Amino acid sequence: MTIELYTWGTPNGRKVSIMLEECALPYRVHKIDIGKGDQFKPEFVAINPNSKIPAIVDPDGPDGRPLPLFESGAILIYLAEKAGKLCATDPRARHTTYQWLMFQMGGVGPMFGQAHHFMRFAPEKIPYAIERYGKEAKRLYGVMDRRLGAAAHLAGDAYSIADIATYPWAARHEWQGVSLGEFPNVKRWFEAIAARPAVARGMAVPA
Ligand SMILES: N[C@@H](CCC(=O)N[C@@H](CS)C(=O)NCC(=O)O)C(=O)O
Repeated sequence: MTIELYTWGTPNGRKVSIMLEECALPYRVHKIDIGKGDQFKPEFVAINPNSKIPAIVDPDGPDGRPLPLFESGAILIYLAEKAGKLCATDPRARHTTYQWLMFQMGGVGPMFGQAHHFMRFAPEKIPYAIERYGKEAKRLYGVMDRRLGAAAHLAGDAYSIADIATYPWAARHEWQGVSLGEFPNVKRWFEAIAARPAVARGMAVPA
């Protein structure tokens, strides 16, 4: 059955479209234009009371009833379980995957998002904020670079939901004032993921 995807052209939205493409799960895109305030419309708030994309409704939830879900990390875990793909089943490797997924959800996403805001969108350019979030973004790239120097992917050997969560944020490295040339292991990982056809298709959503 077709999964309903509520999204917009942002890194958090693209995590889910990449995952749906990687798992070859059928889905229908509903554009939620967050610039125009669609996220506050009652029909969307009924799906995500937090008024943010992405969200999904799976008409065929685990108990056979429709399941609405928001928070991109929760959606990635759900889709990995549903498809039986892109998250290890061995407990040690699975928890390591969750660890790097949460590193993205609690660190990379919020901090890179603040860097985008203060470096690119804020009407007033505040040096303190630009320095704070620019420095934190670079620190996080350093953590990723060391990890990716020791393993092919964030969670270990295998490509996983942790990489899918992180890639669309790394795709905007220029917005964070970062050159991937400074982080050679991240660059190698980034180029390998960018070359995946499902990633290219997911990054083009919404059309
Ligand atoms: N933790 C949430 C963050 C979602 C989020 O921040 N979405 C942004 C777009 S990337 C949004 O909808 N912003 C609209 C708003 O804040 O009004 C997730 O990972 O799903």
